[in-house]
Amino acid sequence: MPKCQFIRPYDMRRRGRLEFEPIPLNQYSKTVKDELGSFTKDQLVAIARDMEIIRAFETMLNEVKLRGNWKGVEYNHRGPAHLSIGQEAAAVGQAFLLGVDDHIYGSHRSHGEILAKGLSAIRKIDDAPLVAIMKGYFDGACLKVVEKDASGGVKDLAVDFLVYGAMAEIFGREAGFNKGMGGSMHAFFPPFGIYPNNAVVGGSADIAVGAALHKHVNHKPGIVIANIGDASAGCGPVWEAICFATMDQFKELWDKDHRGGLPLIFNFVNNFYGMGGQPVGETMGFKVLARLGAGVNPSQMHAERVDGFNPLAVIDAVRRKKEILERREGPVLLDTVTYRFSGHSPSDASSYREKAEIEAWQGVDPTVCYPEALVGAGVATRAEMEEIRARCEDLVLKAFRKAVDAAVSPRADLRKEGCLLDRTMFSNAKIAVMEPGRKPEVLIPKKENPRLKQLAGRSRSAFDAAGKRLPKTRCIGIRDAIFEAVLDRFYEEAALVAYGEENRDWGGAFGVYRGLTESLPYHRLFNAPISEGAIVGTAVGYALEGGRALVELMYCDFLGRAGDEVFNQLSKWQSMSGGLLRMPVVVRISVGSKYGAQHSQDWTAVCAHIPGLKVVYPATPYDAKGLMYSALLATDPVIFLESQQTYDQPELFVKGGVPAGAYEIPIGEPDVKRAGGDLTVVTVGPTLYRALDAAAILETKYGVSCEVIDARSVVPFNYDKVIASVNKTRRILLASDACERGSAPQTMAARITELAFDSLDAPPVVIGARNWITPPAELEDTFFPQPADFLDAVHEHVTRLPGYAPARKADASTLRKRSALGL
Ligand SMILES: Cc1ncc(C[n+]2csc(CCOP(=O)(O)OP(=O)(O)O)c2C)c(N)n1
Ligand SMILES: [Mg+2]
Repeated sequence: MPKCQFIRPYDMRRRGRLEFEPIPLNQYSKTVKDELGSFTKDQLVAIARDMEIIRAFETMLNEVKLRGNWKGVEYNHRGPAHLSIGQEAAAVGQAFLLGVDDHIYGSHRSHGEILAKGLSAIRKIDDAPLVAIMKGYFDGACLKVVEKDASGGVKDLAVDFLVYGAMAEIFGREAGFNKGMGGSMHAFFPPFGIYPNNAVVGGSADIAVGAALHKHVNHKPGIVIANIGDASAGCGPVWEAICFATMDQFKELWDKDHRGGLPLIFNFVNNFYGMGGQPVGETMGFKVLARLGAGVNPSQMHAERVDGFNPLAVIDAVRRKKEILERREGPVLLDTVTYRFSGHSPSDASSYREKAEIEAWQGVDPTVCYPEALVGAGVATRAEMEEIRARCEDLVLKAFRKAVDAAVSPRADLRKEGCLLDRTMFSNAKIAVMEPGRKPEVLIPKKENPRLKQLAGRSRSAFDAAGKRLPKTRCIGIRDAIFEAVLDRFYEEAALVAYGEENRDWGGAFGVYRGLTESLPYHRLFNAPISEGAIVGTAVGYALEGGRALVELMYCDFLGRAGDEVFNQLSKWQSMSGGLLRMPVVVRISVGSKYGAQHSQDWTAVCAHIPGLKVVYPATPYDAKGLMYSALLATDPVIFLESQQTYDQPELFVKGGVPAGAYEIPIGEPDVKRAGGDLTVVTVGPTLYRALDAAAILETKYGVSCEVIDARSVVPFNYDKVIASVNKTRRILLASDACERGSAPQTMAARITELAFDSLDAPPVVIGARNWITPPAELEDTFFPQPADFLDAVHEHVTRLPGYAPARKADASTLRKRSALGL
C-alpha cells in the first residue's frame, strides 16, 4: 500500500527463475579437542552438569508419574509431565551463550529449557544481583524454602532455588515460580530471561514475535527464542507468526533507527513426533523442517538443521544465529534435531514407534556421549563425571523432598474470599508511562495533526448552541472520539504501538485512525498481515515484555481467527503468572452490520465468558473517548467493542459534548442515559438508541416511563445503579444486538434475579437478535432488535399496553416453541 512502492507490470510479468540457496544440514564437525581453545574446561564440564540436572529432574518426574515414588520418597503428582529425557543437549546448547536479556518462550515440554536457561543465567549474574533477584521474587517466598539448609556459595543457593522453584511450580505449590498457578506446562521465571511456556502447541510462536518486536521497537538488548515443537509446524498461528516476523516493512519501510529484522530465533525442537503423529512421513510434507524458511523471505530465514544431540553443535549454531540477529538480518530458523526417549507423557506406551528406534537414539544419548567425549579429550576423568551425576541427583532429591512436603510447600488456598486468583485475574493498575522520562517518538507536534485540526471545526455535541440537532457530518462522532483518545495516549506513552490490518495509510478499515499516520513513525503504527491470531498474539508478547499494545480486529466475526490468542493467551497470563505479569493490551474489535452472516455478529458474550478479559462496549462518543483513554492507561487486557452502526454517532447526552482534552471513564460503571420510574431498560452497545426510541414511544403513547441504562462495560460490571433502578421500577428489560441465547444481557438478567429478586414484580426480560445468522442488510431489521421488539416484549412480559398489537409473536408459548427448535 505505501505509495513509495511502485509496482511495475514490466517487472512483475518478466520471464525468469527463482533460485533458492542450499540449506545447511548438521554442518558442525568439531570435536571437543577442537573446541579446547574456545571453551574453558570448567565451561565444558558445566555443559555436562547442566544436562545431568535436567536428566535427573525429568527422571524423577517420570518415576513419580509411573510409580508414585522416587528414591524412596512417595508422591502422587496429579498434573501433567511432558518430559524431555533425551533432549537435554538441545536445551543446554541453546542456553549456554544466552544472557539474561535473551528471552526464551517455550512449549509444554520446556522443563529442560527452563533449567538450562536458569543455570546459564546463574553463571552470568554476579552474586549480589543474584541474591537481590531471589530475595525480591514474590518477597523471597521461594528463597525462604531453599535457604534453610543451604550449603555452599550464592551460586549453589541459586541452583537450589532454580530447581526447587521450577519443581514446586510443577507440583502446584505457592512457593513455586508462578505461585503454583502455571504448573508444568507454563512455568517460567523472567529474571533469568525465562518467559512463559505454553500448553497450546505453537502458542509461543506469535508471542515470541511480539517479544522480539518489543526489543526491536524499543531498542532493548537481547534476542528472543521461540522454542516450539516440530509438529507445531502445522499450526496456523505458527505460520502467522513467521509471516508477521518476516514482513518486508521492517527492512524496507521503517526509519533508519528501526530498520532491520527482528531479533528472533524460531527454534523448532525437532524430536520427530507430535504425540504419536509423525510430521516427517505422515502429517506434514516438508521432510526436512529447515525447508520451511525457504519460501517466506529472500534470506530463507537463514534456516539450517543442527544436531541437537551435540551441545557444542547447538552452541555453535546459536552463536552464528546471534550474529545474524545482531546485524539486524533476522529472524532466523533452526531445525534442532533431537529425540525424546520418554513418551509424550509418562502414560504414553509409545505404541507408535519401534523399541529399536528408541534404542538407536539411546545409543547416542547426549548424557553419555558428551561426558565420554570430555573424558576422551582429557577435560575430565570418568570418576569426576560420575561424581557430577551423583551430585545432580542429590540436588534434585533435596528439592523434591521439599516440594512434595505440604508443610514446607503449601498450595494456595483458593477457597478463601480474596484468594490468590481473586487478586490476580486482573492487575487493576494504572500506568501512564511504562518508562518514565522516555519521550514518545512522533513525527509532528500534536496540535499540527491534520485530523485534529479538522475536528477543531466540528461541534463537540450533537446540538448547536440553541439546542438544535446538527447534521452528523458537522459533529464529532464515535470514530473521532476514539481517535482523540488514541492520539492523546500516543503523545504521552512512548511504549505504545498500534497495528492491525489496513491501520496505517488507510486509517483503519472504518477511519478511526485517519490522520494517525501523519503523527506516527512506522514502528509505532503499522499494517499487519491478515493474521488475526498473530495480531493478538504478538500484542501479548509485546505487553509481556513491558510494552503497551493497541491492536485491531476488523470485524468481530474474525475473533475466531484469533481464538487461542484472545481466549487462552491474552486472558490468562496475568493469573497464570501468579500476578507477576501484566497485560496492557487493548484489542479494538469492530462489530459489523450490513455485510451479512460472517461480518455482523456481536460476540461480546463470547469475550465476557472468558475469565481475565475486560470487555467494554461504548455507545456514545463521550463514553468511547473516556473508556478508550482508561483502557490505554490500564494494565489489563481490554476487549474494546465498537459498532459500525454508530461510528458517526454524535454526543447526545453530555452537556457541552465530548471534551477536547483527555479524561477517564472507569471501566465497569454503567450510565443512566434516560431517567424513568416504571421500567428499567439496560442496553449493551448500539441497541441503546433503539431502546431510547422505544422508551419515547412507551412514554408518549402508553405512559410507561423507562429508565434507560447503558451498560458501557460488561466485564467488570457494577450492578449498583441497575439494582437501585430496579428497586424503583420493579421491572427490567435488557437488550443487545447479540443473538439472544447466551448473550451478555442474559447473564446480567440471571444475576439481577439473584440480587434483586424481592424487588422484582416480574422476571427480567431479555431481547436480542434472533438466534439466526445475520441476514443481508436489507433484512437486518428483522434480526437486530428494533423499537417494535421492545414494545412486543413489554406488552407480553412486563405490562399490557392498551390497544397494542404485537408486531411479532413474543409470548411465552412462542418462546418455548422456538427454544425447542433451537431458535
Ligand atoms: C493447539 C493444540 N492442539 C493439540 C494439543 C495436544 N498436544 C499436546 S502436545 C502435542 C504434540 C506436540 O508436538 P510437538 O509440537 O512436536 O511438540 P513435542 O510434544 O514433540 O515436544 C499435542 C497434539 C495442544 N496442546 N494444543
Ligand atoms: Mg515433536
